Amino acid sequence: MKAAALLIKCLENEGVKFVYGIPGEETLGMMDALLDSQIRFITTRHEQGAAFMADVEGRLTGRAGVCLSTLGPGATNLVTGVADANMDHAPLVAISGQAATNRLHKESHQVLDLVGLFKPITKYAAPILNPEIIPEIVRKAFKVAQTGKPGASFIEFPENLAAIDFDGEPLPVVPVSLPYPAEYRIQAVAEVIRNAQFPIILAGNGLVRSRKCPALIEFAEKLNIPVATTFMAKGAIPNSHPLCLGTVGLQAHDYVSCGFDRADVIICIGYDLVEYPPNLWHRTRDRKIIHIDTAPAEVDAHYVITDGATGDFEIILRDLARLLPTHPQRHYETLRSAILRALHTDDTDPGFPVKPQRIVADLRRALADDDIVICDVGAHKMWMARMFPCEQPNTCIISNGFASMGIAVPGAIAAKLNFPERGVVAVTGDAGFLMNSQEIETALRVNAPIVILIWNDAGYGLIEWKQQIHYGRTSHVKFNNPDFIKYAESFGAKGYRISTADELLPTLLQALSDNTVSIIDCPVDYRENMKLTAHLGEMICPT
Ligand SMILES: Cc1ncc(C[n+]2csc(CCOP(=O)(O)OP(=O)(O)O)c2C)c(N)n1
Repeated sequence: MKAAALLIKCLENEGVKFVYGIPGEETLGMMDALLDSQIRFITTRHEQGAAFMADVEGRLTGRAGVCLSTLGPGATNLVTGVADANMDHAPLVAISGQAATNRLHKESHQVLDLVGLFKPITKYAAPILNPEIIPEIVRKAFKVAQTGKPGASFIEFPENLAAIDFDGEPLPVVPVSLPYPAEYRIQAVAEVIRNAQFPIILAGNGLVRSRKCPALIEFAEKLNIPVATTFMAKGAIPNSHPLCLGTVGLQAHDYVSCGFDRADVIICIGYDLVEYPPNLWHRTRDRKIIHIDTAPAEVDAHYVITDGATGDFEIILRDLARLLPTHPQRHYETLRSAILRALHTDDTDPGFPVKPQRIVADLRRALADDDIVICDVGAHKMWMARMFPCEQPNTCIISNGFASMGIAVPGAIAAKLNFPERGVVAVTGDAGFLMNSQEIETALRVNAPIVILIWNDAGYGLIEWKQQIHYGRTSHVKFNNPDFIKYAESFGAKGYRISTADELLPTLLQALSDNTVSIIDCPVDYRENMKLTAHLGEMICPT
């Protein structure tokens, strides 16, 4: 066996189903070994697309997604997607080829210090220096990527080592368990919650990625405490649940923020600071903060915790619930009603260009609860995060740590490959779409029938919004678009243009049943952005 084949065998041993990437001269050995493996290689059109696919696969499955590139420019193209996964705590393993070890010490064609390049954007980055260590390096890369706060790992594989004959065996995959939380911490946390007048739960992505949302719901129900989720934890509690206060995460003071204003105790469960900076929901720094997570709290002046428990969510929440009585207050019902009213504002508005509120509502109407939306980054993300109701976790993927544009189209392809039976929609701005739209060809070739919904404003909408807020005028945010229908058709995909608001829902339903890649060009009325800013600026908390 070649060392390259051993590496592929080790990937199989980790349960890898897909590897996303672009072949190169320095990965010939791995590419050849893939032919004799069960793993499906998805040839992409840009390494960034491959990294975003691995990133989204990691988010949706909890197993590390894998991307593969050649050395030098192939590896640098992976960087954005790898950083995105790492910062959003999505498990990912990136592998790149490298030049032979006899030219790594000098100036040489396409040679870069890749381990040095990837170190700051991964939890673990290592070179394969000898075929013997392949089982250890692969096991460690997956273990590190998938445990603790998940993130990215990077493996560099020099081509001459990949070509060596070497027989080896993968190491067994042994599940990792979290330590049992200390009893005295549970007692202390319980005491704080017992004395709370107005407790609120802030549920974060940690709950979603550890698949522990049912434990959250049980806990909230038992204690009768309302729950707000971060963008990345949408659906951790169903939107229809009477204790759900929706999604928190705008920089502006939204209805749900009123819940945080009123709360004396904020119970953060599986919340990462990168999801929503604490200064935005805890400006006053005078509330009691409880931190329940798989890892100790990050340090932040606005996140000085009163107490906390570290370990398995299920165990902590179950033990706490056992110690605590049902909370009597029901003061959040008025707030929930106000939130629900706000979320339905303009959701049938007939205006054209289509209002963001109508796009969000029609998309929800078109999709089943378990269909998957991959959201890009821009003003559309703010509307989706604020208003798109989710009944299930991991059904609206939002990158809110690194928040890179360009994730939606490749991410949707990975979602469809992993969950072929579910409808998958990429929601994207026109700018983010064109950052990775070349992957339409990939989607068609690998038979991943996704729908791409473009919010077309011929500009960098979110930046325009921010410029208006801060300076009252805009700077260099407008551009021209290609004809998206002709563009779609040039790939062999279907293209639809929305010319009245009422066309959107039937077009979405049609596109979802097309069984090919469909692209919907939907002009959006972003005058609503500043109207929302004005509305929230004047909003008075319901009492
Ligand atoms: C790769 C990358 N470049 C730049 C940014 C900064 N940025 C955030 S949103 C945005 C505008 C996005 O425009 P578009 O995709 O058209 O979406 P819209 O805001 O119009 O809904 C920009 C430039 C980013 N987040 N990621």
